[in-house]
Amino acid sequence: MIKKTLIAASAITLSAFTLTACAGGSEASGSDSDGAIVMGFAQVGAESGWRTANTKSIQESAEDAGIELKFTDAQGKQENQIQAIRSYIQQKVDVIAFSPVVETGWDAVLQEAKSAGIPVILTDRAVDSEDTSLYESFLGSDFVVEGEKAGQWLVDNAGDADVDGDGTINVVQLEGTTGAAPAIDRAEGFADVISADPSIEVTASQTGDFTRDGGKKVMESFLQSDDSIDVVYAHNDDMGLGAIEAIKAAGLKPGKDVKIITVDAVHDGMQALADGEINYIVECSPLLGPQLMEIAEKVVAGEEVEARILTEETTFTQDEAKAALPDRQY
Ligand code: GYE
Repeated sequence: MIKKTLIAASAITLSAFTLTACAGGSEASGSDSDGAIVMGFAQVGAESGWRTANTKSIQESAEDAGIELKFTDAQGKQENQIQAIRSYIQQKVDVIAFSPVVETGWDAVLQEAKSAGIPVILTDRAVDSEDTSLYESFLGSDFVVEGEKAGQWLVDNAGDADVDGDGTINVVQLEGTTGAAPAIDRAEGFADVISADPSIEVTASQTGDFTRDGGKKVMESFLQSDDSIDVVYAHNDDMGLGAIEAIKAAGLKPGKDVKIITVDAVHDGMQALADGEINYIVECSPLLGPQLMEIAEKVVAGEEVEARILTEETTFTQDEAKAALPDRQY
C-alpha cells in the first residue's frame, strides 16, 4: 500500500517509498506487482439502468487509467457494503470508493479506514456524518436540485397536469430506497418547489426501492385506491417505467391520462419520453468513472482534492429526448 502520510511529507520520499514498495513487495499489500493503484469499490447493487451504466463506467475507466479494481456488489444491503469495505481495509488497498446505499451508519467503518491510513472517496451518494475528515471527497449530483427541477416543471405545466380538470393536481410519489440520499433529497427539492402552488398536492408517497418491479407494484396499489391521480413523480426512470406498466394495465394512457416525471435519463427512460409515455426527465449522470479515477490518483499521490465535486446535468422534454436519443451513451 502507498502510504498517504509519507507522500504528503515529502515528494522525494514518495518516489523512494514507491520504488521500495514495488521492488520489495514483501509486506501484505493491496498494490499489484507493477505498482498500480489498487481501488476497492463497494457498489450499491444492480437495482436500475442507472446503476448498470454507473458500474460499467467505473470498470471501464479503472481499466483505462491502469487502476486495479476490486469490485463488490452489495445487493442493496448496507451490511454487505460494510463487510466489503472491511475486507478492502484488510487487503490494504490504496484507496476505497463507494456509493453508500443509505445515508447513516457509516462512521465506525470509515473510522477504521482512516485509522488504517486508507483514503475513502464517496461517489454518487453522500453519507450523513458530522465528521467530514472521514472521507476525502464526494463526487456526484445535487439531488435536491434534481427534485427542484422536477417540481419546477410541474409548477410551469400545472394547467396541462390537471388532467381531470378538477382544479387540483393530485401527485403520487414513487420514492427511492428508504434512507438513501437521492430518495431523501429528491423528495425535499420537489416538495419545496411545488409548495408555491397550492393546487398541487402529493396525495400518496411510498418507496419502490428504485426498481422497475417496485414502481409497478406501488403504482398498482395507488391506482386501486385512487381514481383521481393526475401525476406520478418517480425518483428514477425504472420506477417510472414500472408505473407505466401499471397504468396501461389499468386501461389508462401513460403521459396523457397520467403525467409522469422521472429522474435519471437512462436509455429506456429517454425512449419512453420520446414515445410520449413520460412527460419530463431530470438528468442524473451515472458516468462518474473517469472523474473518480482522477480523484483516486490525486488522493493516493497525497494531493489536495475538492471536498465536493458536482456533476453537470440537464433536463429533457419529449422533443429534447427525441433529439438526444441517437447520441446517448447509456
Ligand atoms: O437515480 C437510481 C439508482 O444513487 C443517483 O440510484 C443514484 C440513484 C439513481 O438506483 O436509478
